[in-house]
Amino acid sequence: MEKKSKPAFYVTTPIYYVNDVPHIGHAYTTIIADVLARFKKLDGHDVFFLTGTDEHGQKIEKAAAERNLKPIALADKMVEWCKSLWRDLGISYDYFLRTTELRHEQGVQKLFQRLLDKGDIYKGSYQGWYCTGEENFLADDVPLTDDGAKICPDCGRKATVVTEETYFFRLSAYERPLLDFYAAHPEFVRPQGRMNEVVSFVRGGLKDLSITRTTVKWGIPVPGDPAHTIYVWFDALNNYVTGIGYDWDPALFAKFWPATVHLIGKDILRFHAVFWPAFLMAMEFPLPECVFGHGWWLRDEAKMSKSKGNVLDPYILIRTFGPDPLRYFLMREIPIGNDGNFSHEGFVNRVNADLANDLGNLVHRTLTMIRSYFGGVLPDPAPEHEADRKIRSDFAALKDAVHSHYGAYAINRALEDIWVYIGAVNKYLADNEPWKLAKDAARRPRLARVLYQAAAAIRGTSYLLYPVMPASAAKIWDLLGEPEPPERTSYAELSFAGPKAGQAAKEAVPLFPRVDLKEFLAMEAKPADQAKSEEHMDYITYDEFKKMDLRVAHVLKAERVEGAQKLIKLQIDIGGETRQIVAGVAETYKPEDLAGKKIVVIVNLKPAVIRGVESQGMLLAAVVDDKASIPFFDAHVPAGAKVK
Ligand code: ME8
Repeated sequence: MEKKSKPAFYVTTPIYYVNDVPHIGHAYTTIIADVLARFKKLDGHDVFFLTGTDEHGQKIEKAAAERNLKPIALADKMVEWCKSLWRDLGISYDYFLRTTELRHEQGVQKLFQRLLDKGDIYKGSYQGWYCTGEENFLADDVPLTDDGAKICPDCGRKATVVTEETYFFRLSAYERPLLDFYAAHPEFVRPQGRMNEVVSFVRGGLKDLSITRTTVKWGIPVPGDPAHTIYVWFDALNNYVTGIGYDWDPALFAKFWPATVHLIGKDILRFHAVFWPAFLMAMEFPLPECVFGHGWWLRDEAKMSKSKGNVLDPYILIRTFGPDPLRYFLMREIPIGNDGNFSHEGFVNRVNADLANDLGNLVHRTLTMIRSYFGGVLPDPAPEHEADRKIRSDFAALKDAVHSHYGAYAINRALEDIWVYIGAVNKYLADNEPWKLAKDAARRPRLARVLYQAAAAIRGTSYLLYPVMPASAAKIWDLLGEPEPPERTSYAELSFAGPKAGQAAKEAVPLFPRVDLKEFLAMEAKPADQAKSEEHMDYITYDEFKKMDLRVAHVLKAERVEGAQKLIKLQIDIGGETRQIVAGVAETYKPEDLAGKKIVVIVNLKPAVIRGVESQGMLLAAVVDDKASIPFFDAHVPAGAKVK
């Protein structure tokens, strides 16, 4: 029989600017993409999930300059940050594209050249209101003041009219083709209301688009005319084709292009629903199936954004709850077209009610009863009663409903339906009172059926939750004694009667922490953990760093400081000079652990007297849970060597 190839599903997120670290809003889009990718994989698709970073342009140049960094150094830092956040959130992307990578840059230049050759890009001159402070042309819709000038909305300075040579994209030529395309593909922009916005914008008339800059150096040079760099949006949008093999893997590109869905926030709808399809038409590529413009997470009714400084750091929640509660909350709280207001109160309340109570307790109770009444082994169930049958048939209906909800990007509705079912299973246990059945030996077969039914319902439910809460679903399957993780079962194969009688379930463990709202809010008000507080990081310049004289020191002698539990006094050789320092490391080290060791000491720190003992420097150590951990050099590193 001929092997049928799987249908392709290609989902993308915006590539995020590297001017700052990602916040809950960026996590939101990325989690939606991850949920869809995971669901489609279960559902028998070949999936490609692309995300990445948008690293060129003036915004990045400026953010880097403010931190005394080269743009690429800032980008490198933010990419690390992004990748570690995506890892901590369980994001299963297939490729992380950086717009500074060579094959992207070459792909963009090639596409630019192609449009230039076709005449869709032409050189002309642009006249506009220019802000010298921001080095930027003002948007056309910035209004004229009473004296006929324009004020830069970013810095408040008066702009001047400037004429600049630039390359234009012939956007005006695509007005009619775009309108025809929208009419033929009413599902291209979703949700529906957003399509109306797009159509009326295009109907209002499209002007050619300036797509190069001479004022921005940090960008991809125009092929053959390097005084011009390519406008960041032409550069960035093309990531969707360069990330999938355009110009470097034709087979991959052929398999996954056109994209199934570009997930974006509604802030960048025009770029994706007007400019991008126009570029694609000009490049003669087929157009994506759908651009989904989701709503915004607001805080105190204002859009969470880096520039407003009202962003929420996902790590505050991940540290306490792990990734799944945040994934669940963001997916459950709002339909993805709508805006939502994020509050830690709302988050904690929902997680306590839905996850700790409804789901967590159901799993815990069921496993505990299987352990107490059947020694942890899933019992052979007696024939079903009417109520048992309903739990099974309701599951079959739920499985179908959830399938269509996930397929229609209605993730919140999938979760709502799943929770109705969890409620029904909890009620089924309450009605059948297995704890009473357990007291009567004659009713043991009935007890077996009730607990089997609960275990089967939990297994099925956690499978349906897998796209949203992959780590928890895997944990639940493992606790039930399933030999394979959930993602090895396809959606079509999933059946209620999956668990095998005789399967050894594990001892219940708490799945979701129940967190006291007041305690959490008090904790959240404290400054974030140093390791994950990039948002608040105070940068120092290299010159400031250079002022620190860090040296390898050889510990000649170490002894406790009388009457001070934590302190050890060290005599150290810093390369021909002996110093005395005092260090708060006695809780982790005995003096004899330190004698003879090579450590790092800052030697030009102003001397201080600690508990009556002079300290002429300070050793460096990591501090974990208030305990010091000192890095030691190998014995051959000479005392006095500089550390830099
Ligand atoms: O626009 N609520 O990058 P960006 C929901 N580099 N989603 C939010 C959000 C919020 N409060 N804030 C941000 C860019 N987002 C360009 C994209 S693509 C070719 C280039 C999400 O770092 C949402 O997806 O400003 C939004 O569209 C995106 O982050 C903007 O990220």
